[in-house]
Order: sequence, then structure tokens, then C-alpha cells
Amino acid sequence: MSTDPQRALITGITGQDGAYLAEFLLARGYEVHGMVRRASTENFERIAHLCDRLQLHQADLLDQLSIVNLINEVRPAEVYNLAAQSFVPTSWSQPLLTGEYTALGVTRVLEAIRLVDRSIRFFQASSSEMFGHVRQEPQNEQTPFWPRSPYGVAKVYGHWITVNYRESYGIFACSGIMFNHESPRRGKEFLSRKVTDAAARIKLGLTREVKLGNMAARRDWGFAGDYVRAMWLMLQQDAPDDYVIATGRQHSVEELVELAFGRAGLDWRKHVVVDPALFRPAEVNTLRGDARKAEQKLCWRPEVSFEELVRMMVDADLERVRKEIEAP
Ligand code: NAP
Ligand code: G4F
Repeated sequence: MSTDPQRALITGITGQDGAYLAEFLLARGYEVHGMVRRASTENFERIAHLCDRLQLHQADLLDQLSIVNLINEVRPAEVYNLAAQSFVPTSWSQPLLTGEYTALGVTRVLEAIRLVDRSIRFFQASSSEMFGHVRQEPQNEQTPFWPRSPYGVAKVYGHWITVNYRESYGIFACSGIMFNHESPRRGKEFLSRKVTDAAARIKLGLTREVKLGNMAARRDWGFAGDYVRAMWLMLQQDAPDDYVIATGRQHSVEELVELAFGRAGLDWRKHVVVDPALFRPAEVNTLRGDARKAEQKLCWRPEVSFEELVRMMVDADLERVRKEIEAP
């Protein structure tokens, strides 16, 4: 006897996490739907290898009716809200748009669930940027928030509106407070990928230097593939809740740079130029998560170490740049 597959809807499916989550859910037999926004040229690079197994629908976080219609049409059992303006520096140059996407966009998805079917389970991609000027080391679910960017402020709104719809309407809504997670699919403007891409390009003779900002900032970096597993686990529990997802280990930007350049056989000091223009108006100096609740309740643990992650990213960029040189 065959049973109907579980149906999931992912907003932000074209992003780093969206691509890993889509792979993860397809491997578990889900019928996977993705929300994509209209663009003059399709931007499906990260999900190209999955496209024949996905159902993609146009809608936009800015447009309430498009989200209501989408959820009504798809009728998913689970919604993963990964779409956002996710780059912290852009949140200073476009603070209002960041608020529209990253804060109010969450309410629009929750409103659609409230109107169409309150039994839909909801995951919100919250961020360790909410801890900002940290009040406690390491940070857990009880640590107070002190966001340091318009992005962080918007994510605090998204977190609390998720909690509020759970408490007000009984929606199975979970907030995953995720620390930085990276992969070869990471956007090239984020620190880790900017560094691994630069190391590859320098190694293969395409450029000589890379400009970076604050080398002293410290982050808790994990692998995106591990983090999407935690998202799914949250929606499989008996009751909705909020969880910190982190490795518990912290490294400086300088340590990441040294490791990445070392993997490419380079001395980073010969190639990195510190550019004050890349410093942020307000920096989050240190982040380190305490994921013991996720470990105990979800049985979640990261499987890829920081060192493995950096090696994986450098190797992937070396291979990609080599191919670009061979077949431009
Ligand atoms: P990402 O690669 O920047 O992907 C963002 C996604 O959001 C893209 O698919 C993008 O679509 C989509 N999007 C943006 N604005 C939209 C709009 N108006 N309507 C519909 N879709 C829109 O981000 P990520 O690293 O995968 O992160 C996923 C989520 O986790 C984000 O909410 C991020 O803030 C959060 N988060 C990430 C981390 C991390 O370290 N990666 C940590 C904590 C929380 P386009 O492709 O069309 O641009
Ligand atoms: O890679 P980043 O741009 O990530 P950031 O700002 O920590 O935000 C990421 O993680 C959050 C979770 O904590 C997510 F919510 C968010 O969506 C995003 O995925 O910068 C990491 C650190 C910062 O301290 C930054 O000042 O690296 C420092 N940095 C130094 N030079 C740089 C650079 N960051 C970038 N992007 N580019 C540089 O040249």
C-alpha cells in the first residue's frame, strides 16, 4: 500500500540553505515545492541539478496575496521560511527593504498559514545576529538579544512574530536560531566564500590580492548541510519550540583566512589587504552558540568540523576556477 508523500514548501529555495534543504527533503521522499521571485533571468544555479524533481512557483515576500495563493494552491504540510535579504552590510544601505523582506515577510507567510490552514508546520530561519553585542558567552535560547545591524533587528522581529503566532493561534511554528553556516554554495560576498574564492583565484594566477575588513571578528562557523537537518528535525517533534543551532566552536576571521590560504598552499600575509572601507558601522565582535537543547531534544549534532568545511570550500573553488580557466 503506497502513502502520499509529505509535501513541503521552501521559500528562498534558490539560496544556499534552500538548495541543501531541497536535496535533504527529496532524499526523504518529500514532494518539494519552492517559492521563487520573478527575475529577468532565472537564478537557479544552486538547484539546477534538482529542477526536474522540484515544483517551482512564483511569489514574493513583498506580496501578501501571492503567498496566500501559493499556500492555498500547494497545501504543504511544512513550510520552511528561508527567504530573506540575508547580507548584513546591505542592511545598512537598504534598511527599509531589509525590514520588508526579513521582518514583515515572516508575518506575511504566517498570515497566509493562519488564513489557509493553521495545521501547517512552520520553520523560521532566525539568526545569531540577533545576539549582536553579546550579553552572555556562549549564547543559548535564553540569552537576551542586542542586534547590531538593521538585518539583526529585522531578524529579532521575525523571531518574535513566529513565537507570537505560536502563542496566539496555536500554529506549530519554530524558530531556529542559526549561527553562521557555510558551504561551496555560499554567496561570494560572505566572508568564508570570498576568502576561499580569492585563495583559488590567487593560486591559479587570476589575481594577486583580496581586500578584507575586520580580521579580529570571531564566529561560530558550521556546514550548511548540517543545519538544514536541524530545520527538519524541529518540525518532526511533538511540540513546536525554538532552538539554537551552532557548533560551539569559535574562530577569528584571521584563523579562517590562514587555514583557507594554507590549504591552497599560499601565505595569506602576502595577499590580504585590510581595507577600512569594509569595516561595518557596528560590528558583532564575537558569537559562539550553545546548542545543548538541540543536542538533547533533537539529537542534532554537527557532523562537519570547521577544518573540514574550509578544506571542502577551498577544494571546490580550486576545481571550479580551474574549469573556468580551461573552458571560459
Ligand atoms: P541566501 O543564500 O542569501 O538566500 C536567500 C534566499 O531568499 C534566496 O533564495 C533569495 O532569492 C530569497 N529571497 C530574497 N528576497 C526575496 C523575496 N522578496 N521574495 C522571495 N524570495 C526572496 O541565504 P542563506 O544563507 O541560504 O540563508 C537562508 C536563511 O537563513 C535566510 O533567511 C538567512 O537570513 C538565514 N540565516 C542564514 C545563516 C547563514 O549563516 N547562512 C545564519 C542564520 C540565519 P534570489 O535567489 O531570487 O535572490
Ligand atoms: O560572512 P559574513 O558577511 O557574515 P555575518 O555578517 O556574520 O552574517 C552571516 O551570518 C549570520 C548568522 O550569524 C546570518 F544571519 C547572516 O544572514 C549571514 O549569513 O561576515 C562574517 C564576519 C563579520 O564579522 C565581518 O565583519 O567577517 C567579517 N569580515 C571581514 N572582512 C567580512 C569581510 N565579511 C564580509 N562579508 N566581507 C569581508 O570582506
